[in-house]
Amino acid sequence: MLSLLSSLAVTWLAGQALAIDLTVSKTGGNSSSELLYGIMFEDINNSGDGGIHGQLLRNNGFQGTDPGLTGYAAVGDVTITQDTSNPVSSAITSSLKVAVPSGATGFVGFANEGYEGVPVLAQTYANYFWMKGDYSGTINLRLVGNSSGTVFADHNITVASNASAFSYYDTSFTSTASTDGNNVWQLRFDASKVAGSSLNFGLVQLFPPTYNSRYNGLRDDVASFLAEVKPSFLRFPGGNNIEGASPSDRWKWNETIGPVVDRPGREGDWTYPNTDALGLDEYLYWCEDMGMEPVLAVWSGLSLGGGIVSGDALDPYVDDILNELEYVLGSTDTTYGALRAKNGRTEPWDVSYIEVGNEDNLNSGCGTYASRFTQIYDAVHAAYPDLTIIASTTSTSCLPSTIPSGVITDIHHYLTPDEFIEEFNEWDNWSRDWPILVGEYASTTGNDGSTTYWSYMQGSCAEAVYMIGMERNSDIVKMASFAPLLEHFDMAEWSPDLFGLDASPDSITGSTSYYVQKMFSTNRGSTILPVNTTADFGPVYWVASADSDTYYVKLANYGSSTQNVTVNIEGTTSGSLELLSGGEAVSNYPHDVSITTATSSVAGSSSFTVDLPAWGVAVLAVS
Ligand SMILES: *[C@@H]1O[C@H](CO)[C@@H](O)[C@H](O)[C@H]1NC(C)=O
Ligand SMILES: *[C@@H]1O[C@H](CO)[C@@H](O)[C@H](O)[C@H]1NC(C)=O
Ligand SMILES: *[C@@H]1O[C@H](CO)[C@@H](O)[C@H](O)[C@H]1NC(C)=O
Ligand SMILES: *[C@@H]1O[C@H](CO)[C@@H](O)[C@H](O)[C@H]1NC(C)=O
Ligand SMILES: *[C@@H]1O[C@H](CO)[C@@H](O)[C@H](O)[C@H]1NC(C)=O
Ligand SMILES: *[C@@H]1O[C@H](CO)[C@@H](O)[C@H](O)[C@H]1NC(C)=O
Ligand SMILES: *[C@@H]1O[C@H](CO)[C@@H](O)[C@H](O)[C@H]1NC(C)=O
Ligand SMILES: *[C@@H]1O[C@H](CO)[C@@H](O)[C@H](O)[C@H]1NC(C)=O
Ligand SMILES: CC(=O)N[C@H]1CO[C@H](CO)[C@@H](O)[C@@H]1O
Repeated sequence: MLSLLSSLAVTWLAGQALAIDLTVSKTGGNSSSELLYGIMFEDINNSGDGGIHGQLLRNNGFQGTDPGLTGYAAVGDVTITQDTSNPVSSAITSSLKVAVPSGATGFVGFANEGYEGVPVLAQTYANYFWMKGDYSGTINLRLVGNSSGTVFADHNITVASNASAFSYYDTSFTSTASTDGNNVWQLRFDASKVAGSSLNFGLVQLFPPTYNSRYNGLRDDVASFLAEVKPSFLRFPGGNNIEGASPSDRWKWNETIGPVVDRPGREGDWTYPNTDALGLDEYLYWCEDMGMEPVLAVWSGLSLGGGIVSGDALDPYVDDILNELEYVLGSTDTTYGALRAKNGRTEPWDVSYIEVGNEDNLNSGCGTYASRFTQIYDAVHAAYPDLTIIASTTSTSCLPSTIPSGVITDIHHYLTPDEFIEEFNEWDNWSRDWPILVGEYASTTGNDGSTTYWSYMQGSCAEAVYMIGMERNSDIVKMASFAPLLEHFDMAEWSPDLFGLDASPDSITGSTSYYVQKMFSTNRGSTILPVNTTADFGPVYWVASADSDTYYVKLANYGSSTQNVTVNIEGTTSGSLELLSGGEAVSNYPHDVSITTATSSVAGSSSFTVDLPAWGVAVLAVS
């Protein structure tokens, strides 16, 4: 970071001959899409459970195909088992049985190690659990270092439970901070009161402070880091994760709403259980709290495992989509609108964008997508004519021969850096009547095909070049979202991701691509302005925009030498330059951030010169 600052030189150099001279026109141009930069989220790499969702304990509902005792350990001389004969609810079909031997004394119980450890900071935790069995007395809740034994939080509550039904308890406590992530949560009770018998515990939940203090909310630290990107929309809940291994395994909106104890969860498409505690309403609160436009994906009949439902067989699923939309948009006089109100949300949600499926050009979906899309489009459009409907592919061979007016189509690009440069012009000659969502994109391999573990400057610079191409065409490229968004470092199945975390303090790490997204998203004009120059694109790429009297010029140098770029904007005098740079292969890594955006002040007289380092990305904002 320090060496980066010293390599940064911005000076006003009037009259000097320079290689690249850009003159920004203050008139003309196209208006840009105010939604251009957003985010895409699905639960992958434990980005939801164990990631942005606040609940920190793992396997709390014994969900997925083979949960076993994952996450749990006995504390003291007890035997723990998964007990299906004592379900917490019809959705949470198991509880944890803790059997205590005869003659036992002292405090015993069980531990949960969370998602590869419990993050323990000096903060207040909310803790909820259910228990069943005859017990009156103290329940002791602790946060403990797993190898050190250090007790960071120690909290007693008094309970009176019985063997005929589960009782629910809700408490909170403060903790001191652990220096690492190797911590567990423990629940203990007085063994002497249970000796020779057992107690059952269910749906244990532990939350740190949540974003906007929502109940069952997002982790405040993780969501706040994301909010700094100022994303304009959220595409959710998938992604492949909406599809299901088979049609019956798809993401079902109606099983992600209401009290968490009534949500069965599912085996997600990314081969781990999803609790669905981050459900439909939680996604929509997330949008509302972060000022994002929801882009709600609905199931289109395609499952990842290859089962495709089409024709008349799709009808019940179309009805289910209409039910979902009634839940989201209907008044409280409607069946599902009333259910939404019962679940705590009286006002309809502000949803304007619906995406029909995910990547229906893949997984043998292409041949039937035109008919599946049309079936869903016709039903949704008839009921909600004001909704904008998105098709999950741009491939004309998979789409209806006539695409209804206003439909946006979604394209995904996982490319090498050079391929992104080749796609810089992708939208230049595109029909101005055909709007686009670039719903997923990332540079995922090196130019030699090697896997990219974690974004590095060349790839992030290539993404910036492609983003410049999108922004130049943001009269038709309405929305774009990097993917995947987030990973738990110890539990990821796909890299690179935009940012990541684990259980240890200060683990939240932005990739170089995170900083590119943030720079571009937080410096947006409403009009894209023409730029006069004799220079050609490559290795330097640019786009200029304006918002009232502030002008933004985004620059990317996809080349191995520094470039001098002079930017002329009549009447401007000062502002700032944000710069992200490092060597071609330089990367941030988990817990090791070597590159972040450096910001400096600039002053000039209608002209500013930027020394744009090799593989550097910059945004000049002046007025
Ligand atoms: C850009 O070039 C055009 C055509 O030469 C010219 O008319 C216009 O004045 C130029 N704009 C600026 C801001 O220099
Ligand atoms: C809008 O963008 C298109 C495509 O880049 C371009 O052809 C057209 O000239 C632009 N309109 C204006 C007014 O700049
Ligand atoms: C806690 O310690 C146990 C026993 O050493 C080990 O199996 C488990 O993986 C540890 N948990 C964490 C989160 O490190
Ligand atoms: C919790 O209760 C146990 C048993 O009464 C007691 O030994 C312990 O000190 C209490 N802990 C706290 C933090 O009050
Ligand atoms: C047992 O616990 C349940 C749940 O808290 C409660 O509704 C019920 O009244 C209790 N039964 C007795 C006999 O105390
Ligand atoms: C959710 O809806 C599906 C139909 O799409 C139905 O099969 C399922 O039983 C419903 N789940 C619940 C919990 O009502
Ligand atoms: C766009 O159209 C122009 C003019 O027909 C052509 O020169 C250019 O190669 C086209 N660009 C792309 C990317 O197709
Ligand atoms: C992250 O998720 C993807 C999709 O499941 C998987 O292929 C990849 O292996 C995960 N990453 C790790 C490190 O497990
Ligand atoms: C005028 C100006 O800024 N010139 C700079 C151009 O870039 C080289 C490095 O490539 C600098 O040494 C010059 O000072």
